[in-house]
Amino acid sequence: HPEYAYLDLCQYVLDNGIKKDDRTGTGVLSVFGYQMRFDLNKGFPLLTTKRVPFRLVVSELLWFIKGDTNIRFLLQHNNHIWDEWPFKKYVESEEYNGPDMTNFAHRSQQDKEFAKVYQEEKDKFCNRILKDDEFAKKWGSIGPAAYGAQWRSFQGPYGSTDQLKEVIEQIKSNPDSRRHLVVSWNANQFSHGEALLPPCHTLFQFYVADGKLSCQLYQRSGDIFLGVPFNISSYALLTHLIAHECGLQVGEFIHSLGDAHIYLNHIEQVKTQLSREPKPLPTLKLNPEVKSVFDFTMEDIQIIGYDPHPTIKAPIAV
Ligand code: DHF
Ligand code: TMP
Repeated sequence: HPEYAYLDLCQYVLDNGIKKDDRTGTGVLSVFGYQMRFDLNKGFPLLTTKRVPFRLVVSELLWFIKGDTNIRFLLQHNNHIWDEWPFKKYVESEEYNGPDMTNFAHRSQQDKEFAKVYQEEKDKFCNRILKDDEFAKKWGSIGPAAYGAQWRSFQGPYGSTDQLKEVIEQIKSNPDSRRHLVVSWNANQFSHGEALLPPCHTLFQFYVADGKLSCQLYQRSGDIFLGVPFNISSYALLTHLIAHECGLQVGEFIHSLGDAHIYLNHIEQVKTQLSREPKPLPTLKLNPEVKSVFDFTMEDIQIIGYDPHPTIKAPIAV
């Protein structure tokens, strides 16, 4: 079953991971360098050993494809996976004068009272992002060096580059090229403090052979329990969308990880997941009327036959 590529990674890190500290103060079990391969013809790689909220994966990917870096679009789609980072920037600023939010991620896990106050403040923040244009513009961004911006308007000394559009054109006109790359890592911007969270999916490359489109991602840092299941299905979906536009079949998604880690407060969840049997993978259905990657909406992307094991909750490290 294709899902063992992921489950084997989990087991490998439990068995071989080195205990390390990390930026978020949570602690991890970590390995350096690991590769998974998913044959996209063997079903769509959305994990079945826990429920992965596919609608959130889709709205996040459409957000990247639009070149958008403001969480307003996500909130309009009831997607809260990126809230914590802009919220953190806001509550650490001069402009914020509500209850003390220092270290909110850790405190809300330990202190029930605080968790309520935090949730209220975050709800207020999200509502303002949705309703107040000025506020959204100032505080809703995850940074000008985030994925959407890098994909669609990479900044350099010669101006701006639409990497996604160019790579799609190249796949069509010169499929054998070995240069089908999209890079999200703009070292110059990070050294000047432009990102809230420097991109985890650093670089991806496409490859065409036998009429099939494959994609390989190099992810510098992977949160195995929360982020990686999203990342797998997101890049699998992107590969399907581009293959669809280019009139190609899908090949493989190859996921190469740099620092692959399980946060210490996810270990029990990972063990629960490993105790479950994978179920048949779902299939993806794209609206055949839509021709361009840039024209897809939520309704054009459907997953069929997804019957996963139940959700497993885990706190996210901020
Ligand atoms: N930080 C960390 N520490 N790990 C991440 O995976 C991560 N991912 C980011 C941004 N920062 C990050 C963007 N992607 C969730 C999944 C992906 C993601 C952010 C968050 C997440 O919390 N998933 C939950 C469900 C969330 C929900 O239903 O709202 C899950 O159980 O999959
Ligand atoms: P870092 O910038 O210190 O590496 O922290 C980023 C954390 O977020 C790390 O645990 C990896 C995780 N992450 C993913 O796994 N996938 C993602 O798509 C994103 C944005 C983050």
